[in-house]
Amino acid sequence: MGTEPLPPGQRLAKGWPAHYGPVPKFRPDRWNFQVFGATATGGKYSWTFDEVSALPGVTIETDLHCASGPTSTDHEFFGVAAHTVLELAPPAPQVTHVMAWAEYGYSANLRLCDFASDRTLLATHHNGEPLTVEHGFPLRLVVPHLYGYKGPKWLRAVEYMTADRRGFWEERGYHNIGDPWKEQRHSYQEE
Ligand SMILES: Nc1nc2c(c(=O)[nH]1)N[C@H]1C(S)=C(S)[C@@H](COP(=O)(O)O)O[C@H]1N2
Ligand SMILES: [Mo]
Repeated sequence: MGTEPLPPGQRLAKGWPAHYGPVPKFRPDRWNFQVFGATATGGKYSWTFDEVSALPGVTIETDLHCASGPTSTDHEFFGVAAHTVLELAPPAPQVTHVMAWAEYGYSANLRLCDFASDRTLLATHHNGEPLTVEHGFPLRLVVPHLYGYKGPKWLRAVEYMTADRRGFWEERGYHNIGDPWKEQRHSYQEE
């Protein structure tokens, strides 16, 4: 929060900058959120936006740390806890990682422990309002303890994986884990 220290090498952002770029058009009749890959049953799960909205919700407060330097502070997100997804769509015991998939093929890989973390959230709301489209409407993954690239906006699916695989930025020089408190920005820092 405002009184929290910033992770090493971060600077305070003015407001909440949104990355410039095309934003997807939300078509409720075609939109779904899916869980696929190594599920316990072998089956695939799918929710409409109304179904996602009807799931039990939680609120978290967090700062957001972009790996390029800016930290924007004091965000309140509301949505579905990732552990609720893990309960509704249980992973097979061999699952070690997940891939979070967004519109346009953006992806981010996470260790299962990071996805399962208490504060990891599939957010629908920010500061009491539905997310704006620039910031990920209708659904956005928020992983408070990792850099921003680990939280896809316009989230569409979670894939359960039995081995690690790099996501969009992780394939382009960003750190595979991305812990801001350890300043894990670049892939060359990996052991
Ligand atoms: N789909 C998608 N999600 C994304 C990105 C992106 O380019 N596309 N950028 C990531 C990065 S690098 C950051 S820092 C945050 C920025 O989110 P914000 O604009 O809401 O602060 O979104 C993350 N999620
Ligand atoms: Mo970022």
